[in-house]
Amino acid sequence: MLTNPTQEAVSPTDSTSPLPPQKLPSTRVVSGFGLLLLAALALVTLTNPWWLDDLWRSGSAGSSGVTTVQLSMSGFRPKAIDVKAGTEVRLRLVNAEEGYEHELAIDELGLDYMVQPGSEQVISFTPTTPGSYTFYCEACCGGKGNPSMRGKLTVSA
Ligand SMILES: [Cu+2]
Repeated sequence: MLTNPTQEAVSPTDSTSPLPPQKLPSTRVVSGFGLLLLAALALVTLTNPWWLDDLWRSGSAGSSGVTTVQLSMSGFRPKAIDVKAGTEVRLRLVNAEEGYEHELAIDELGLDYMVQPGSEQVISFTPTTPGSYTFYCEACCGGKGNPSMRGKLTVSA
């Protein structure tokens, strides 16, 4: 006799089973948040280059007396640099290319700087002996034997 009421009590809870359909909207909301997260991540990766650009600009600010040298697959720009012996030379090496590292090396002066893709660095040295020095890049195709990847540093007395 007592089992009947309990069974009746169970059946009402079964009748409230139309709840499952209500779960569908909530899962849709979750996936929506997932998309938002992806969009946010995409924004962060897109804005990262901006950060780097700002860092570069601030790094080169107030750089009087610094000669900018562009390094690319088409060679050095400028290809000729004139300096005076005994005076500190400051070069801002800029590799704006994606995927290729470049180098500036001068054997006679013991210089060898590697510039990673999409980066730059300021180097300084003081040549003491007048003369004509060849700077080159051996990091990319052609290397030292490629005339386009060579330039001339002229040190005058
Ligand atoms: Cu190179």
